[in-house]
Amino acid sequence: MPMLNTATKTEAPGTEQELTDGFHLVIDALKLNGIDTVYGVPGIPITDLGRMAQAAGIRVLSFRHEQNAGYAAAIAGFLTKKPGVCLTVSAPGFLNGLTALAHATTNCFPMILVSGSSEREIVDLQQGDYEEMDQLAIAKPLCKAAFRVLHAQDIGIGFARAIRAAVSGRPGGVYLDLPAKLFSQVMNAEAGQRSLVKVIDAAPAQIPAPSAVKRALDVLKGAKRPLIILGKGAAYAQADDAIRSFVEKSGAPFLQMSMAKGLLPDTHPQSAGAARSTVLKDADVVMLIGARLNWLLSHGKGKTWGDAPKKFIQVDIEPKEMDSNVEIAAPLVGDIGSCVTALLEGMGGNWPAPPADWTTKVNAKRDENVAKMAPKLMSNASPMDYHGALGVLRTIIKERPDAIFVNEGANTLDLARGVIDMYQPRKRLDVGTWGVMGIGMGYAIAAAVETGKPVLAVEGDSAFGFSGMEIETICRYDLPVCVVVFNNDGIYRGTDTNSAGADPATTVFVKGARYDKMIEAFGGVGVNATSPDELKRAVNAAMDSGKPTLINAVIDPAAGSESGRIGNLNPQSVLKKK
Ligand code: OXT
Ligand code: ADP
Ligand code: MG
Repeated sequence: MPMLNTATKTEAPGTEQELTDGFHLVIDALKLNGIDTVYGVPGIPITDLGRMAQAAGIRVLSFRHEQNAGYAAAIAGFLTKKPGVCLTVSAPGFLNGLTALAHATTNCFPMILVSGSSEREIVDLQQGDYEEMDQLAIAKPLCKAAFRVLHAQDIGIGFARAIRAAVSGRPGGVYLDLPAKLFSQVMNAEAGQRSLVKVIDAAPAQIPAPSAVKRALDVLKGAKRPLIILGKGAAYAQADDAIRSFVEKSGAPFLQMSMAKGLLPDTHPQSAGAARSTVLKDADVVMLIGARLNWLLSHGKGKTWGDAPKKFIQVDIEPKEMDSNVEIAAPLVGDIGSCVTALLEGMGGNWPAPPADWTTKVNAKRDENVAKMAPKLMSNASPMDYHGALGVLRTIIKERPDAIFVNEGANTLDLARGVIDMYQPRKRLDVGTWGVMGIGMGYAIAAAVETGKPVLAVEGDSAFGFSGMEIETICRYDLPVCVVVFNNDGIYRGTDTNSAGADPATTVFVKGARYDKMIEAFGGVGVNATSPDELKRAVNAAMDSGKPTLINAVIDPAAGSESGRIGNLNPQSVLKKK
């Protein structure tokens, strides 16, 4: 048991006893469970909690907006398999953090949003307390579990429940409500220490049934055109070696979903990343490992998947995921590490390679697409087009494969996903299941803090705007983050005009804006890059120095397309414009 963080208080003469309080118990509960980093924004009633946590050796990262602190906590959970903790004040701070909590839940990242709240007695009678809000009720539908602690002696249990709920089974977001009064409640220190809970085996292995393993292997063995799809659940599982061995032993082409890229190098001979349409359409057996058949996979049906009948094998920890969109012929429920290990064992020493006509066809399509893209990446145009700018960043990531690549935007996201090969697991962090803008700076900060690795964040100019103020946070903590803003003067493009008046069109920003100037205000390095050569030099300098840097990469305002690669989801009016 670690040394407790107690406060001594003298009572009546002769009855002196060691006391603790809610503040200390919260800090002790976090430390006892190995949570050594907290992301948040201070204020009533948690200002002292932040100070005291910092004094007690917890790293407390103070942000400029709770949403960004929340995204940082969410991605910290993804990177570490421990719940990322975000600490906010009541009502408005809580609400600012809530988007990130919902995002963590949607993306299956373990996170705990801890918010101070107002007095229950006043909130429940709606008597207008300071920042009054029934936070627990509001959080409930947006997270995996929500708890409130009213008594200091329950803080240990409250945190234990929150930690276990966040990481066990399908990971997700948990809300923990701590009313202001709780923090100053006092209790005997020894009793307080006894009330704390160290969570044992927070995410127990979930071993798949042998019959389900056999069924999955039987279906895979019967495939003439197998495909393995790895999703971010597979990256989260940290079963990297087993996954790689399994994929290699199967000999099947594989596709990696965006945040799974790098689980196996994108340059791996079995990679079908550059033959996506072909493999989805033509495969006869598709094995999903930690990936859902949601919109990102066109729900497993329709044009993308072609007419050929398919059988699906799905490996997932969440039984309810099975048959969510199409029939799953071989559901394999369990944690990915255990499932893939069992599959490997079941395959034995002699697993047949998939038919050569299939792998040859996939490889030919892949090589054709790669060759088609190659000349575009050499473009030296100024202002830059996306491919010219991404071409140099692709080389930089190849040379620095352990750097973390954060990415958001529309064209900036979709083109970077295709162009920039990843070589190691959990190095590509992006908008995830919701395609949400605003994750950029929170993710970059947490990635640097949690891994100690350099971070390259490539951001559309719109995307960057959602969390841009956190460049002050990056400078304040002197983090090795290089932000590249792909500045095309707007959302998708900078060329729209408003035919009806003097206001600018809804999708455009100030023309020729200089985002690099923003970071200079906080002592960071700002660079304006107008050509791929300038961009390359500036990014390499930033990655070498580790100094907070923001590069304004000037992109041709006409180069992007509406909604990037998902324009098909954008409804269009059938009525003629007046
Ligand atoms: O096989 P085919 O022939 O099909 O080819 C595929 C691959 O095989 C091939 N490929 C390759 N070829 C050669 N070499 C290599 N290495 C290679 N790799 C692949 O390339 C093609 C394409 O491959 P891909 O990408 O794998 O396949 P595809 O078909 O695109 O995959 C489908 C999807 C759905 C899986 C994929 O497209 C995907 O993951 N998409 C995610 C899209 C997404 O999430 N977008 C973000 C949301 S867009 C919109 O909502 C925006 N908003 C609104 C908004 C949001 N989002 N959030 C909030 C809080 N508020 C508002 C806003 C405001 S975007 C946005 C800002 C945009 O402006 P910015 O300034 O930020 O950005 P710019 O656009 O740059 O201006
Ligand atoms: P992607 O967007 O990359 O396709 P999704 O977020 O849709 O990935 O899917 C991730 C899936 O991984 C979820 O269904 C989740 O239940 C599952 N998952 C997460 N962690 C594990 C794990 N450790 N073991 C098994 N499945 C997991
Ligand atoms: Mg843009």
